[in-house]
Amino acid sequence: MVSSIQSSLGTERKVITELPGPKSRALHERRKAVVSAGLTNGFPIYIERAEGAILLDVDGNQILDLGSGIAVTSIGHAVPELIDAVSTQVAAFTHTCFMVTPYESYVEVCEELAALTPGTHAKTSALFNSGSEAVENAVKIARLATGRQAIVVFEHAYHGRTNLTMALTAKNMPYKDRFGPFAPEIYRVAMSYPFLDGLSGADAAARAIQQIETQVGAHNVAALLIEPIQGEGGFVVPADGFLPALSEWTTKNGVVFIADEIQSGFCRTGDWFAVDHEGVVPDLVTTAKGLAGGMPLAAVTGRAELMNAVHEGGLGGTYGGNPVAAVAALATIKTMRDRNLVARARELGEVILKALRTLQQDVAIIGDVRGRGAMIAFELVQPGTKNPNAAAAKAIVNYCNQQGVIALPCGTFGNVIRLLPPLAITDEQLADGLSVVASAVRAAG
Ligand code: PLZ
Repeated sequence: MVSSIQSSLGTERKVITELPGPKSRALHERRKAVVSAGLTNGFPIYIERAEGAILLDVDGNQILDLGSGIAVTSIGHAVPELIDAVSTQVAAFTHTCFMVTPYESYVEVCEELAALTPGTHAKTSALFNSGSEAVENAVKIARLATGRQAIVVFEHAYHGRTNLTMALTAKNMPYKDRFGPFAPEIYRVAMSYPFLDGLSGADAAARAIQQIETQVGAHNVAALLIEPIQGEGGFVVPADGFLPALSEWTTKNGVVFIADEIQSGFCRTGDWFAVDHEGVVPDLVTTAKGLAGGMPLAAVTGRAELMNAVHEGGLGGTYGGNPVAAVAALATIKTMRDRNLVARARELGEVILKALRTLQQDVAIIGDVRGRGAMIAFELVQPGTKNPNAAAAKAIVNYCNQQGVIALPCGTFGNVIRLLPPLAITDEQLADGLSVVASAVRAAG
């Protein structure tokens, strides 16, 4: 198998050229001629191979990955179980279209999703290719099942880039600007953002519920869609009690509670799902990213009576639940269980929070440190205020990149740095990465 014929990269970060190196720079010139300029250009080092938490670029640099390709490669790169499952499946068959002739792995993924998502009620799933597609389908299902149209979303939310999910997403630049017109019947209410609003979960929920009831009317609302910990919007962790209060309100009002766990799900926060932390049981859950270790797969999972309200043929797509992606998900879930990555995410969270909180005491530009498990961020402010400091965030990301560490920015104001290491990262690699982050923050402060 591929995993055994290549020599191991080892676990060390190693920068041997300037970054990006000459071969990456040459590739980047080629890219400019043929790849749309509309794609985000993060850190243009071109990757040749990866293992664990290390990316090997075309110039021979070994980069420490604290981003996991935006929370995707949670089990780490080049996990032998995943390589074997995918290779075997590619040789067996790569596609039939589940809607034409089905196969077992699709059913097995849905069995796993029914078992892992919160709640013991009967659940069914439908599989898709991307997170955006899963969110769109969750909205379709909720509208059909309730016969209502309004969808409630939150400030700072991110749900995707397709037409409907752009409308669900809060931030204009770069996601929505001049891409309208947007889908109708989307209503945005206030999020619980403890660092900025200082409200308890109960008070923040009361504020949001009042907005819904006065501006939309509960009986018009098909679904309330929320990221239990916001991702792109800045790793906003709502105050305790916010999610349970909203969940209770949806149940009382016949509104479908959709948890978008695309970024926060699958072990990332030290539970299988971020809602597990407060025992919230959503009606529908969207998953993607960490679910399949890098193969494109997404899902909507939820109450059988909602999911099965849809007429035959109402859900689908050519590639959704592709067999290669499906076996990748099964290998990913097995790896998460075998290696107890839920517990590992908690451990990583403790180490990261401690390091960042210590650093926060020394510098004036870290306003807040927050997150759960291996989904931790710090918010950069102008010293002595809560005003965003996007320039510092940019400088920190650049500094980390120059040292061969990937750290990703986020936040409505571009002033949050998020750490999303593969859960396979070693203690030594994490310590190394955190020391680079600390130097970057000190240099920026
Ligand atoms: N819902 C909560 O985090 C994807 C987007 C990166 P897709 N987040 C990364 C970018 O700039 O495009 C995301 C998410 C949440 C939905 C999505 C959408 O998932 O697989 O990117 O479509």
